[in-house]
Amino acid sequence: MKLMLLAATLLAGCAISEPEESQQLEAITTAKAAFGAAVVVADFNGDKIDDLAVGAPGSWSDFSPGAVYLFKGTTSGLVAWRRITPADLDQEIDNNRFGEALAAGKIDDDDFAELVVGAPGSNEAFVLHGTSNGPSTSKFQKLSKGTFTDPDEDGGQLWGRQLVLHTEQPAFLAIGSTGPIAKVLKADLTRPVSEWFQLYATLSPPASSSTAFAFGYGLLIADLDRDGHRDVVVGAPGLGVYTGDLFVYRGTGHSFGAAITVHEQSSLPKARGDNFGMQLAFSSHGFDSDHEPEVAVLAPHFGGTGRLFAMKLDIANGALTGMHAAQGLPLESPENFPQRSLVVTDLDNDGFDDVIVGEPERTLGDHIQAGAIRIEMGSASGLGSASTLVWAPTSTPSGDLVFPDTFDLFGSSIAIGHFSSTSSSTRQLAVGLPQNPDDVDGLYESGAVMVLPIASGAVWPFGVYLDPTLF
Ligand SMILES: [Ca+2]
Ligand SMILES: [Ca+2]
Ligand SMILES: [Ca+2]
Ligand SMILES: [Ca+2]
Repeated sequence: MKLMLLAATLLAGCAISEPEESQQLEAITTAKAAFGAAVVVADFNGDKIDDLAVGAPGSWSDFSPGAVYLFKGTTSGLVAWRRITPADLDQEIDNNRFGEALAAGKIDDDDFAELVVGAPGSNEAFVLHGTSNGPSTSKFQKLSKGTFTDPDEDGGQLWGRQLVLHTEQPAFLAIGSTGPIAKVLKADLTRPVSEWFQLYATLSPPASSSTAFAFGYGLLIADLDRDGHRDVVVGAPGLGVYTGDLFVYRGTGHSFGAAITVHEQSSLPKARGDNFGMQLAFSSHGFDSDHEPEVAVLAPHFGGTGRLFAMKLDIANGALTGMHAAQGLPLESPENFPQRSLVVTDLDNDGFDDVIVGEPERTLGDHIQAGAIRIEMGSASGLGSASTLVWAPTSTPSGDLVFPDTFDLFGSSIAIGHFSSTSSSTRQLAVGLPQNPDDVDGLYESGAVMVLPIASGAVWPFGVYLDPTLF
């Protein structure tokens, strides 16, 4: 209830502020901001309460430098904190699409998490050093495609579109693009922040593979075989007619082994246009009773509707064993729609991990692409025993929430945090709807994030509404 009262306070505070010229200007610049295209959670200021970073890369059709909006977690919930744009980092303003991808975590051993921001429009990513006031705009590393890609390599476009940070020291950062290679960088903390990440490995599919396009749209760093060395899983879904595939690179401690191709070595059903591997998520103790590590894989167009696979990737002998496919998800994806999200967590604390899938293109009633999130619960027999569709906040005590509506794309991004307490028992789910609203006071497609409480093993369908006007 406290959270709901906070929601009312936040919204009321927003509503009574006077519309001034600066706000009108802000309304223009935030139109089509795509706020909520990405979300990431970390404790950026070291007070033990999670904070939320929201990417607002802008729309594809417009000139979009992009921005990241930071919300600070407090004992009374999330409050608007800071906004960071490429200009704040002294970067040239272009179609940067700063904020299209986000990653965060503690790279060095202080209390302040670092923020990694992808700017695929300019083929860059930025690692912002954490401080007591959050991510620094003066102490950062700029990662450029040209620095990490050989001239004779096809580095692809949209470098930095996909980022994965693994913070076990030394930290690894994996970066994907539309092209046929992915880069793994390793942090060297003896260097200044501006040179922290150095090239560790270049990953590519075997020459025999027919799927190289969009290599790295799915990315995962985890120790799959528990041998103490981190392994990398790369999803290369292709787009359109491609089947897609998954490649596993076993860590050796100083490099990675040859690609293990999942489709080639498995009896998984496959067809043209599945786009298998579009999104990946890792469960260290799995979805079923043997508690083996598992990887959740989305094939968004499998069978025309999409399917979620849960896989045990036993790579000890350079091969795969023990795979199984979970029940298919009735996704609605008639179009080529790569923006989809996937999160693994134990929602009901029963020891079996659960999966939350964003279905931003889902049509609800008359509302095309309003979007929804799908929750699949783990059990002794794995995923598929229970599922729920959460499609819209209903209302709060204060009454006046915006519902996911036509083209809102609710579910484009998902993250979980403890935004109002240091206690691990009070979790919330942040869900992006980057094309909301259709047009309200000039805020055409400015975007929003719903922050929904998790309680009693379920996501409550009402919560706090965040948008760029809070800044
Ligand atoms: Ca914090
Ligand atoms: Ca730090
Ligand atoms: Ca390993
Ligand atoms: Ca569970």
